[in-house]
Parts: sequence; structure tokens; C-alpha cells
Amino acid sequence: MARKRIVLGLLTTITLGALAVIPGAANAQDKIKIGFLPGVVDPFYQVMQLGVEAAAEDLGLEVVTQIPQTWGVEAQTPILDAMVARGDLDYIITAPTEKDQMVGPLQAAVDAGIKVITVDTFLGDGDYVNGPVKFPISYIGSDNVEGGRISARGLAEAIGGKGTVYINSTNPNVSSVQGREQGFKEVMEKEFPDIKVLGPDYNLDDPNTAAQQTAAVLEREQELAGVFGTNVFSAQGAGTAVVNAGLGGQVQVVAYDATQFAIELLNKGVVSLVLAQKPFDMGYMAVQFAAADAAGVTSLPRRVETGFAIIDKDNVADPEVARFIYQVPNQ
Ligand code: T6T
Repeated sequence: MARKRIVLGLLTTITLGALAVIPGAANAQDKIKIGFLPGVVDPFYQVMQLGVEAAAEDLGLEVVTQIPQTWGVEAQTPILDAMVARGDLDYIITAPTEKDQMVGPLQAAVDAGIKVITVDTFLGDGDYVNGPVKFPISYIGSDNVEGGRISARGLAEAIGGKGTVYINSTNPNVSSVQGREQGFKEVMEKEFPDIKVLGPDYNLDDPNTAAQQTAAVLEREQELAGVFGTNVFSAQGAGTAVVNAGLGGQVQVVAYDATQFAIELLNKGVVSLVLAQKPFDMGYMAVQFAAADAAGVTSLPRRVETGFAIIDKDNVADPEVARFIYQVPNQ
């Protein structure tokens, strides 16, 4: 964390430095106020919030955070509209919970003079230069298609390259998990002809539904060899179902998102691979981008891929890896 803070601190100094040399910029920056609207309450976004707050502290900025209790356009849009209606926000950092249906509400924010930065999930096809949606300043998040590919190779290795596997996912038309499903299927099709892929089923971000869906597949597919849980709640439910069926260690599970729960299942041999995203980085850089944009910086990258830490039983104890486990205060 300390070394990371130094690097990010350096970027902050540069940003502040830039502010100092641009006439009147200091005032503009003092004035910017940022809204943070993630997708839902979960350990991933809680770590992202730590990044947002760390950057806001380093840059002396005010951030207003509102977190939907459930995932979806119905929960996120009214909160967004209320944020816009405040009239005092200059930027909104958000994870759109649906890549098409959130275009309208966020365009309305832009029409009201608020600039948008998307983190973790994107709008349209995520290409803000040549794609159908161009108004967000940037997408800062994982390359989720690549994350899906990594997950497929990890599961294929864990099951010996043959057998039937199942994808449990959260919601349709959400750029993040959709990318993971796409990358996973692509690799299984191209690289592992002896592996049959079932699913995805959508658990609507509910771990209990994920557990029920996975239990039903375990019942139906007696030869099932592996499960891919595409996010925190999918992996939590899938892992729970495998344990409840007494198949821990037999049916391999790959978990996207490095929660404490996923790591516990890794240490118990139920989960064979955990993909840690970098939500702290996403949150920290998004605030920096807002400050830089306010300072007049016009060359911000329109897409930033934050990478992964790939965690397995051999490296989970290595501090350079364990640092990416989602540590949420008071948890
Ligand atoms: O996997 C993350 C995030 O990347 C995804 O967009 C939604 O689910 C999580 O927040 C985990 O619950």
C-alpha cells in the first residue's frame, strides 16, 4: 500500500502541479465536486470507494457517495437523477448497471453540465472514441474479456482439459460480466474441444439464487467437473452449492473477485483460482482524471485497463499477491 500511495501520490503532485501552472485552474479545482455512484453494495465497490476517498484526500476534493442497495437500472437511475438535481456536482464517477439503458440517464447528466467517468462497467461498446457512446471522459476498469479467458484456462487446467463446466453469472447486458462470459466461452471453444460449457444462468446478483441454480445443475449433471462464478455473488453461491453437495475439491470452482470468502474456499481446496481485480486503482484514478480534466488536461486516455492479480493456493500467502485481496474496513 505505502509504495502504491507514493506512485499515486506522484501522479497527484503532477496533477496539482498542472493545476498550479494553469491560470485560474486552482480555483476551478477547488470548486470541483464529484459524485460517486457505484453499482451496488459489495466488497469490490467498497474497495473502490477507498480508492476514491484516498485520491479525494490527496487532492483536497469533496466526493458525494451514494450506493444502490440492489443492482439494476431501477435502483441506480433515481439516485443518479437526485445527484444531478443537486446542481452542485461537476463530475460523476459511476459503474453503469446496464450498458444501454443507462445511456439516457447519464446523457441527461451531461446535458445538465456534469461530466461522466465510467469505472468497472461501460456504456455502449466501451469505445468512447469510435463507438456509439462517446460522452464519458474515460472507461477505467478491467479487460473483462481477458479476465474470462484467464478464468477458462485456469478451470481447464484444474479439471484436466476435459469434462463439463457451468457458468453462473449475474445480470444480462452488463459489460463486465458479459465480457467475462464471452472470453470464457471463446477460450473453451478454441482451446479446449473436450470441454462442454453450460449456462450462463443469471442470479440477479443474489448469492442464494446462485447457490440454488448451481445446486440444480450439480443435481442434473452428475459428471459436472467445474463452475465459473463471474463475480462476487456468483462465485459465493456456486462455491456454497459445491460445498453443500459435498463435492468440494471434486467439482472445481474459479472465482472472479478476490473476496475473503473466495480466499477461504481457495484455502479449503474448493476454489482453484481467484481473479483479483484492482478496484482501488479504478477509484483513485477516476478522481485524478476528474481533477486533471478540470485543470484543462485534454489528453486523458479514453480507456484504462487496470489488470489483475491471479491468485491460487501456491501464491495466496505472498504479500505481493495477497495485497489484492479485497480488504474492507470493519469486515
Ligand atoms: O465483479 C464486480 C464488478 O466488476 C461487476 O461489474 C459487478 O460485480 C462486482 O461488483 C462484484 O460483485
